[in-house]
Amino acid sequence: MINVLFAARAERWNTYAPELTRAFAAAGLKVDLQQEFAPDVVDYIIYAPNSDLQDFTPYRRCKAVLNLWAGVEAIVTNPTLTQPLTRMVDHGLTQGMVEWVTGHVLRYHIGIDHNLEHQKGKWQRKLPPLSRDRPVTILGIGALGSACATTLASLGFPVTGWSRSPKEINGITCLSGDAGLKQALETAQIVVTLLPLTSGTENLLNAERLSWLPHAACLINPGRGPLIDDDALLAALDSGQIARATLDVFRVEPLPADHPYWWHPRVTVTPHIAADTRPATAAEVIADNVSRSERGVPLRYLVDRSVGY
Ligand code: NDP
Ligand code: OXD
Repeated sequence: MINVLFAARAERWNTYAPELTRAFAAAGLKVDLQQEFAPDVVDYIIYAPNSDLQDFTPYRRCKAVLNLWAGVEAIVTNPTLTQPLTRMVDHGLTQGMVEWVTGHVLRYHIGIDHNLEHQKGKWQRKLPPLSRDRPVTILGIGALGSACATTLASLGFPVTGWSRSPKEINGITCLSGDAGLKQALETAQIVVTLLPLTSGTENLLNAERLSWLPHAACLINPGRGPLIDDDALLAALDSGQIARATLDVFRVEPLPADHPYWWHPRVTVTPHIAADTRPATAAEVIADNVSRSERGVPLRYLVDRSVGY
């Protein structure tokens, strides 16, 4: 019997337990899935960064910690975590992000906000360019960013993607490193940030880098709040350098009620809903990784702690 501790928040248990039970059975695994175990009998921990479990020291037998979230910044630096850590790559989560990003890109591209704001009895026609004349840049072209990039490219947008290591993706201009960032931003009428939060990405979009964008660019951030210097973004919005921003993630969540983002006329705040892990598909990913580990096959989506994601 394999003992699997469900250490995500208790309110997620009823949603996840049936899906995980089904997925473990389908993978041919004999699993005892519980919300509580004596730590020294636990083989795997299913985890979420907002879990109460913060001290991994007593879980000496645990072979892997399987994160239900894509982002691992809240666990990757935990000094008590010595077990292998995996992040979530789930096609339900990816599909949700593709839909959310595509929706907001199209909203800015076809000027929906302009129409909503100018319905004052005046017949004011403002025609958007075709997608082929609207360059979009995606910072971070991993599991989520690359899926968004290829969908946007299939709609005709010239898409540039930026990553840490060089990449090749069919139909996407792929850039990397510091020089690549400048080039990626200089052309971007719409920029989407889908980077993990690490010491290398914090405050990436500061005043200087926001100034590299063409005037009146739009920004969409479903990555993590601290990727952006908030004061620099507010200044860039006020100067018109950034025309509009949609922000899904923040340094403090929930975003405090008095934060200027809530009240800025050209900022849209969404409450960290760009994409969520979907229990049915995520359970299959978890079961597959437990099965791999039991068979001695390398885990999928292993976090590289030296780079923090
Ligand atoms: P991946 O790890 O698959 O991709 C990360 C990408 O960022 C990779 O292309 C990586 O480069 C690049 N990257 C990392 N560090 C740097 C750097 N210093 N410079 C340049 N590029 C860098 O992550 P996912 O696509 O799965 O997820 C991305 C993030 O999206 C998550 O970490 C999370 O913060 C956020 N997220 C938000 C959600 C929401 O609802 N708002 C939901 C889910 C995730 P390389 O390819 O070279 O490794
Ligand atoms: C995630 C998130 O990282 O929901 O999965 O932000």
